[in-house]
Amino acid sequence: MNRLIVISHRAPDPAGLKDSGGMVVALKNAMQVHKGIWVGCAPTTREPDQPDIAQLDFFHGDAFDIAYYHLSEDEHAGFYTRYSNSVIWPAFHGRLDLIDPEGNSFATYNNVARKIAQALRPHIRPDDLIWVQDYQLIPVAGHLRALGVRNKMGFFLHIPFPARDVIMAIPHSQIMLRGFCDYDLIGFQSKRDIEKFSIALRSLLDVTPDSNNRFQRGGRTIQIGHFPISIDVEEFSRFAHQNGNHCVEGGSKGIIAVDRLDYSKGLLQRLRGFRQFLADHPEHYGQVTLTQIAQPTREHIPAYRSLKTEVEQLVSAINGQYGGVEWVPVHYVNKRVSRERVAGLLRSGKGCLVTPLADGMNLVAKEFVVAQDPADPGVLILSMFAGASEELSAALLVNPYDTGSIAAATERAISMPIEERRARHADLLKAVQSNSIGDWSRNYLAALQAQAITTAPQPVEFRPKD
Ligand code: GDG
Repeated sequence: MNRLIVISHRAPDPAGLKDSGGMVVALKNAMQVHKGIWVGCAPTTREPDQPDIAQLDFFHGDAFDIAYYHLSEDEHAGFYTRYSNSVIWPAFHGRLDLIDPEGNSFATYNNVARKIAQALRPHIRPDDLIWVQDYQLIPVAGHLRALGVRNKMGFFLHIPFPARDVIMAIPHSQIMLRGFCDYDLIGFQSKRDIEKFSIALRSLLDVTPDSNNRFQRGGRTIQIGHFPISIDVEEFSRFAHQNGNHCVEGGSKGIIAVDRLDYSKGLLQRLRGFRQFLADHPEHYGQVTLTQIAQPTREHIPAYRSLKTEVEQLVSAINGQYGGVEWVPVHYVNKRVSRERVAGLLRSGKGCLVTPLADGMNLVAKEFVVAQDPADPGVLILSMFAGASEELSAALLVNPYDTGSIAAATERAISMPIEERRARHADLLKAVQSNSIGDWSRNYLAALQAQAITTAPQPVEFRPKD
């Protein structure tokens, strides 16, 4: 079996103490099977006497090694805070109004990728598979190719791919799009993302993928595929069973929502939808509560700070207008809660609002399904713009921008007859079980293995003059 080199911005904690997010859990599984090196960013920025990115810091483990790159504060600001999270993230989630293209953040973004490639180069063996993760690291393959690396290289985009005009509006987007083409396999979460990527290729690079989603560029054949990410179904189900005593507020009619406090997750629109539901259904006063877990995230970015203020004001306004001494309609928790507690809360929710405005996949939707009791399951209300909606079509699908749609689905969820709840849940559970976390990495890596080895001269187009 080929060794695997994974490169992701977030990497696991070598001591195993830190609670890992969805992507890290998903990749750990593949690393344990393939062995190799997992390259990621050190948890703290570099002090002047610490190694530059040009030198990786290795931690040798039983199954695989972890290699950290160290960013300086300036690199972290330009590469991560600015270009990754204040240009690509908002744009790829359709929020051009939030992009901050100021300064030389693209140059820093690209330089960091080049330095990672240079640091990694001596550790690559000829038959290693290289798998780069997500939007922070798109240019890495281009820089590795420039250093003569011919290995099979794959890329997986965890976030949605945007519409063509949005791509055109991003500073340096042509270069970025060419950067995708230095990989042998480009993986997306959903079929919808493949369509949007193909349109962008046709319009901006004059390349048309064939009916098998393959195209030629720089003397290589590049494959596009969709590989919906998932969760560890057995582990999450066990967690949920063991922690079912962590009930949601509101007893038998509790609605749960769990997100990072990110504008892409649609919290404001969801709260407006819930307020509409309360306005339309006074018969539920005193009974139905929405518990919203909103894990703090990227708090140093202004758009996230404004969102926090707006969410707090809206929660307060709803509770002020509809709440009373005995009942508070929105139970808002702006803290990270433990994974066990999340599992327990999802188990006891009789409805779950997962209403992102745009989302690559959305793992909470899958976690809710797995956490439920099949004999008396709750109802998943899911945004049509979450990648998860392609697999989870038995959910109540809503338009997250439409408060009326969210209000009506909430009412439908809490009054749904048990037969319909069971039937929908059975379909949803089948969909999640048929694609567990191991399937995601296995399917992806099998497709990468199947790609032909790169023998042609390397493309030279992803060489921005920085
Ligand atoms: C990206 C894409 C794609 C949330 N709050 C807490 C907490 N969580 C956990 C959830 C879930 C995970 O975090 C969030 O999952 P998402 O799928 O919403 O992920 P993003 O962070 O937006 O990540 C997304 C994903 O990558 C994987 O490819 O699905 O589309 O945007 O597992 O349960 N966990 C704990 N405390 C919290 O307060 N412990």
